[in-house]
Amino acid sequence: MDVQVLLAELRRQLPEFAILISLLAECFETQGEVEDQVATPDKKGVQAAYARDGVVLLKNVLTEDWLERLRSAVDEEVKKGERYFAYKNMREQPGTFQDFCLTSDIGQRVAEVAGSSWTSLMFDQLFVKEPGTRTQTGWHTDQPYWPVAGPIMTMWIALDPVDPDNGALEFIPGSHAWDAKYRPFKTDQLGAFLHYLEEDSPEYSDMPDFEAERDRHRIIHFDMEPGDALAFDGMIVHSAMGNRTSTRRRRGYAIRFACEGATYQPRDTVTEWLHDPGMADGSPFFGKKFPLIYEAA
Ligand SMILES: O=C(O)CCC(=O)C(=O)O
Repeated sequence: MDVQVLLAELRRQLPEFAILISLLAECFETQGEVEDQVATPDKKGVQAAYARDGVVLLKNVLTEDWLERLRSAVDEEVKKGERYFAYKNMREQPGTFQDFCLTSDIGQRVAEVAGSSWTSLMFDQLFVKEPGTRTQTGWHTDQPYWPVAGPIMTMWIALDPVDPDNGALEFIPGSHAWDAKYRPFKTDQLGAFLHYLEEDSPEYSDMPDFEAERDRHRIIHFDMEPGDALAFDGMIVHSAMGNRTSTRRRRGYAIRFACEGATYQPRDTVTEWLHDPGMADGSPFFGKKFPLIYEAA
């Protein structure tokens, strides 16, 4: 087994030894910087970086044709006049988003990065931060909002150049393997905190104020070119900066996938639109509503 995959597994299984495991990781020089991930050309290296950090940058996942088609589809969609969080599940309607999810190689890419024998499609979502959208998207984890347990991956595809000026995403690498489940919360249309959900559930703890304690964490962001994608784990702590430019849009297309080992876990508090009464509690996370889009031969 690759040493980095092994270390990630140790972190997951033995959270009480996190500091010791980090020291061990340093011995193996696994605390590579972002550039290491980008430069890592082989599939095993990408898989190991993803297992270790919970996020990895993939260069050029889109062909020019898909890039142009997705940009046009996004521009049509945003004509509806909603902003930011409101655009989701476009893949349910015939058209470019559906074609991309079902016929491109994106599902196979997910399987390769996760080391999974199958991937199913949970939903897709647009995150368009227009110039002047100053609101930062607060620190959060995604998975507590969704009726699923186990490995979940988002592919966040940049349709414009992305950097800290126009809304780069930020991550705390390794946080996907912390032994913590952070309480989901409601936000306004721009992603700013309003109030907690599941307030009485002992399963969750409140989200620490990561913004206030930035100097206590290793926080990374990725500059992206159009057509690059970030693959990130459903449990990683992340946020997104505001767009403080006056001219540069930041269009991101995020697709959420379930991987081998993911199971359906409905809860009535959040995202009821992702519930499927036809699926049994605890069953593998694929079915009519969540189609398998890749299966290893
Ligand atoms: O793109 C953004 O602004 C936020 C994306 C995000 O938080 C997510 O995809 O979970």
